[in-house]
Amino acid sequence: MLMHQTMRWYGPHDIVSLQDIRQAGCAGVVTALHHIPVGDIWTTEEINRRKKMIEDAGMTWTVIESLPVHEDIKKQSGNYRTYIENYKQSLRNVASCGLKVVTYNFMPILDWLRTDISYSMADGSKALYFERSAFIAFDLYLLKRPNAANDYSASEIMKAKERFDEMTKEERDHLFRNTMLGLPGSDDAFTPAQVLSALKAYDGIDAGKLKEHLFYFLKEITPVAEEAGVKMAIHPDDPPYSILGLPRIVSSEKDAADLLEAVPSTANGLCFCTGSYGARADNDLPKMIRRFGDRIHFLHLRNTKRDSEGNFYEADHLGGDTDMYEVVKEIVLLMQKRKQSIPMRPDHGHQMLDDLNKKTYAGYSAIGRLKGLAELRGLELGISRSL
Ligand code: CS2
Ligand code: MN
Repeated sequence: MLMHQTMRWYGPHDIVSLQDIRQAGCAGVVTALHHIPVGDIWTTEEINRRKKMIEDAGMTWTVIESLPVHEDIKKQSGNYRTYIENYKQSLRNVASCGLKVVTYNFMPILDWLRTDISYSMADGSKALYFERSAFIAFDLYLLKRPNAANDYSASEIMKAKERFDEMTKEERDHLFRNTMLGLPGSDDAFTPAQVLSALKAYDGIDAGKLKEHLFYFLKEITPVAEEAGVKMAIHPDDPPYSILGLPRIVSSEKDAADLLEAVPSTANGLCFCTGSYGARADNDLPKMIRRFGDRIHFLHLRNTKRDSEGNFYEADHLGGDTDMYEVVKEIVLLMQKRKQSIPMRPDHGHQMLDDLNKKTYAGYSAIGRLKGLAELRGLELGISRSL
């Protein structure tokens, strides 16, 4: 039994086509209705329209990524009760259209964040990069977040200042644009004013409080997911720690254990993203797969290379600090135990070859993901045949 191989598709506007995804060897597609505003109900018409496009291309719509959670739910402010009811209705609707796994995250305001989305690798391909000093420089000198200096040590600030002083105007613009990228699948960047006012709305919400809000949300939606036969898969924070003074609560093994225990139903599960969890040295990924196995409903396979300063770049799928052999071996054993194939996708890939001249969603060019997927597929086949 092998993993169910998929790729993310951003929808009809994605320059990576369904045919490209099929030729990469995928049986499934992961997508979302990005045009529906966050918080609105996904109607069965809209879901079925997208589903048909994918089926007409010879694949299935396997997993939703993401059904986004409205900011009011994370803050328990404004119309959060209505948004939770809407979320439940969307879950019923996706289930009635035959979809089975729903990915989401609970990161305040931002999704993943990098300081450079075109970081040059030695071979000329481009990767996503998080550079801590550049990020601190962004926070202090470009975003100018009030009291940001309190979050960093004196030596970190000195380093960030030096880093910033030596940047050209162009490099500063590049850092600014890359860090302010909007949410995955969106073409709009954030503005500093938007980010600062959104940050202000999180005053008084610390990690403990945000966890309470997540658990409340889970208690509300899990019975609906259970009844509809949908598995929820929460995506971890990326990077997996607090940034811009915001709490981040899905970063570590303990965080995952807490949220799974808060609502002990298999419908309440994880999207196991090895790229996000793996950016932290204290997350032991094979161990986490053994521990949370029954609750893992979706896999993002990706690798990062960290250094002692807190910088990391997205490495080749089989390179980097995560031992992908050990990870895939645990997954193969898990699927054998569960007698069930688990959907996976190569999460991000390097921009390379012909794609260097194309404008794709950051991390989601076709060829780099195809390379990652092909390597992972071979690794898995080798492991499963030899076990
Ligand atoms: C994705 C996440 O591009 C990515 O790194 O893994 O953005 C993911 O789609 C969301 O966090 C899930 O809600
Ligand atoms: Mn991921």
